[in-house]
Amino acid sequence: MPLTPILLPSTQPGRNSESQDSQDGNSQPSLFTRHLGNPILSRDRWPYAVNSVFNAGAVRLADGDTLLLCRVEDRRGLSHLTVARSANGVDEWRIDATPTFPAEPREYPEEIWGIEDPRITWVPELEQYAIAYTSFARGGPGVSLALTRDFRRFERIGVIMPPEDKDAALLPRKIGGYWALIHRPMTTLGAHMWISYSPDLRHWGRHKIMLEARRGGWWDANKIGLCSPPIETAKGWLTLYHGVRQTASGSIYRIGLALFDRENPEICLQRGDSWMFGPEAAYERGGDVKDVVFPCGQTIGADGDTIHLYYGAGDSCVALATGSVRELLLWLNVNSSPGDAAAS
Ligand code: BMA
Repeated sequence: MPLTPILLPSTQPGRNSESQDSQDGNSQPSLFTRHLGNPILSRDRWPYAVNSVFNAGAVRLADGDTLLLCRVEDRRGLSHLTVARSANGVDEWRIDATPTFPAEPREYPEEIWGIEDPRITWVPELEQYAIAYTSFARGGPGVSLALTRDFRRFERIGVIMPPEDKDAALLPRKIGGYWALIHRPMTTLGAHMWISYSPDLRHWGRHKIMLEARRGGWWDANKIGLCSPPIETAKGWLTLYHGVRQTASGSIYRIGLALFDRENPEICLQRGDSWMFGPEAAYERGGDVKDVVFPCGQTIGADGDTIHLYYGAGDSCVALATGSVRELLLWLNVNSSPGDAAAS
């Protein structure tokens, strides 16, 4: 079974003194270090002709391999999901020769324009992985869920959040006896992160906003969404989210950090004031969609602390950056507002 430690961050300072010295939230370098071999996956290395490979879900398998479930956009412009495996999570990827998880619009009409942006959660109680992904059809993007044990056979549960909704991940265990899903519906209230609950993964209710987009000039004003699935630590659910800044020349997708209560994840304990990772490298600033970093998955190293963050760059390729759970928590302690206090 995969490695899914509940992380117990120590109160000791992190190992990277750079970020300790850079606690005003504006200094560089950032809390994440880009891999020198970036981008680690792109269409050039794909076994069949595609337009782009990005926004991959990630998981470390029981055999130690890293598995990426990549969003692959074909040359019609429609997306499907394909598995790439690697022993070190960096190179020598073994990529399925054909789409692993193609859209099935005949049976699932909500997938007529493809499927996108998977977030994978290992669910010990089910002994299966739950994949929350965007299914795209005439009504707009919605959230669909599928289960798998081996990334070869999949059980589709179907649409669990109707359009317009995306950026979803299941928490790995029940909260107060119910499964919990984080997602991002577009409502008249705006594009905020919500949490919903279900007794059976099929029927969902008790919908609540868990994190609001800020307003005005903030980097995460008006539109936010979950990145990779939250990481359970002793201090709470450590959660990366993206903020979308609208500018005269387009959107900038940057990554921020928030911490939610372990037993009541509707409660935001801390929220970073500044973003902590944004487009800087050429492959992030260019591509089909410029100025986008978009993580959908991470794995945690054997030390229980190192985060291997896999992110889509410029909607064109997959890149890797490494960080530390302990350092992210320490950074939040000095760079955050309590809860949602800064939302206005
Ligand atoms: C979001 C999603 C992502 C994409 C990003 C930037 O709305 O659709 O798949 O990476 O926009 O284009």
